[in-house]
Amino acid sequence: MNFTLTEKILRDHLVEGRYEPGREIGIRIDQTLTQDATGTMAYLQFESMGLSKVETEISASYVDHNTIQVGFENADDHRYLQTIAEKYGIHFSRPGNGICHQVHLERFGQPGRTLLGSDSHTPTCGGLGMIAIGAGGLDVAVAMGGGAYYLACPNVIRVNLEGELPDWVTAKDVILKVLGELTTKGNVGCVCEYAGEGVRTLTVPERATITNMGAETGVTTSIFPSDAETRKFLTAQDRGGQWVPLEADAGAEYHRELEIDLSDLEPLMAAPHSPGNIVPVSSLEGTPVDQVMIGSCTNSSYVDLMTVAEMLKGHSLPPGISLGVAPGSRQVLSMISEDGGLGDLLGSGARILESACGFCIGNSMSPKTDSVSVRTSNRNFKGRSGTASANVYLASPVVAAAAALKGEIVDPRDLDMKFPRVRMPDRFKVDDSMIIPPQPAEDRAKVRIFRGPNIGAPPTNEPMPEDLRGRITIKVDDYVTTDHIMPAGSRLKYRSNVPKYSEFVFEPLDPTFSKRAAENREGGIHNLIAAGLSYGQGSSREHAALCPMYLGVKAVVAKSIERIHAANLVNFGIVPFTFASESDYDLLREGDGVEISGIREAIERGDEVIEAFDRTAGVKVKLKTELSGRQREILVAGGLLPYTVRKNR
Ligand code: MIC
Ligand code: SF4
Repeated sequence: MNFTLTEKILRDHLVEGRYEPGREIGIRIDQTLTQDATGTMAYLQFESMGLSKVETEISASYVDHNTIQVGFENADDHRYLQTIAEKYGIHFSRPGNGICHQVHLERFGQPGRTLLGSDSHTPTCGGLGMIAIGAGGLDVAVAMGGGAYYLACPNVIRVNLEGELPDWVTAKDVILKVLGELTTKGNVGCVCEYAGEGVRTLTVPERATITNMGAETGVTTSIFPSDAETRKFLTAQDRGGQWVPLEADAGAEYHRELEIDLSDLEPLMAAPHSPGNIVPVSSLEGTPVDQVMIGSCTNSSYVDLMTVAEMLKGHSLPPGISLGVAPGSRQVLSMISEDGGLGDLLGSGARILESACGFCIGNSMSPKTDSVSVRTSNRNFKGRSGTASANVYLASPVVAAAAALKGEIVDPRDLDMKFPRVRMPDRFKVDDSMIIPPQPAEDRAKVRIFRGPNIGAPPTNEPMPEDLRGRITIKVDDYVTTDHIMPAGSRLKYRSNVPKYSEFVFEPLDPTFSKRAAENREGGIHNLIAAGLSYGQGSSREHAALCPMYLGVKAVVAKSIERIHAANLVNFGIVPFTFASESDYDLLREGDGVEISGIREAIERGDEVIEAFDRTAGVKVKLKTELSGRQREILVAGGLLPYTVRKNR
């Protein structure tokens, strides 16, 4: 048999099911990662499983999202996470050490292994030849306990790279090109596997930029082969011994193939307000820019920042420009500092920010009203920057630096400047002193978990009701993201306090939702959400399912639902339905009373089509479910936590 690289690694880790695209399979997870915004809930759930330690090869807990610490909440969460790591045998990356994906790539990722992370950009480590998947925190908690991770056996898309990138065109432009081709929808259940001669010309951090932002296409993950470049990177990180060569077999068959000649690419941008809105930079030349933000897990490597520093060296920023730079990790920050890049950035007037998510998640550096902000991050959903009226453009570090220099969008090829070719170092500065390794087993028993007032127990759910009798509490349009459902930014600090955080469900779309839903719940009326296409795209945040569950939401009825979000809904006992006929979306109105008689039995039986009755409109609507047997059991139990606890008994 000729296997794709994806198939090789997945088959190696298969613990349940048959390898057949589309079918549910269970795989063994070698490594897990969590970050603080999803981590507290994941570990609270892990704790409630009653296990004494993690069962993975490596589990790492990062603090990178909530590092602003306005009020006690974030610091409480950090200490909780640190004591949990000490107790259960987890690596703890302290605040300031860097963004989870960047640090995991540097210090832990290994070719051929599986990684499950409670963050949608976990595929970053696919740049090292891993199968690295983003999931909800509860799935990660189960994997930490040694449980399998279940996913749809993927269809593999081969992205064939030929040629070599021209000056001023970078890895970011490759993934923006891929996004232009694949768009942000319709790729659920696929994996992008990179191959071809062009792969050799890309370093691991460049590959990681590509696999990172692959998340925006909606694929399960993206992966590069493990080759001489991979070995070079691991050796430079003092981990050469972890290298293994890996690639697809010649003649392996793919679901779909995409050809990209790197030599033909040009600088690209994602225009507001979607990462799939791809246009050539040249078409936007002259657009005045107010803010430039360089960093995030997509583009904050040593080479990214040294290149920007070279471009800015000796220049001063125009008065209307605010430039922020957030190095991806402490390793990057200390190396650009030793190699002079930091001084060049400071000299130009750049504001140096902590090695953390910061601006990317909108918890700082929000731009001014009606502004244009050029950012090297991966998402530009409306309002994500913290300023509802801002227009955010996503671009490579060199395009961002060019905008900072000129005060307007400019194709960097039009600058009167030689392309600064910065090479990846042969040796990175390895200093793991901000990563606390797992404690010896005998010390763990003594650890007392810190729980400040911001840490609340995760709410539980009752088993699925026999009949659903409820109301369409909100009806939303196409492409509602998890940022709409569960805003982050200034609300992020309530992640560990579900009753409080639940007050903000759908806040950007309808600030009355939470109150109305809670009233229904109190009155014994089930809440339903009606939605259009690609409902729940964006992040892995399970709070977008957990908080609606807390408010008494029992079902989502949508034209389509994104992969991680659909899985999170099931994990929290909310049925993800799609319309059998998309046009039925128009029949349902907000406020309508809806019944699904015998819903529990229908789910138990495995009915693929279930009928709902809209009492108010007097119409019947056929709804589809695509659920595995395991998912049906989870739904009936009221969610993955009650299901797992029951199974472990
Ligand atoms: C994001 O980029 O939206 C986040 C914040 O990293 C999320 C995780 C979260 O909401 O905590 C993600 O991408 O999964
Ligand atoms: Fe952090 Fe932004 Fe990356 Fe999410 S996308 S992990 S917020 S840097």
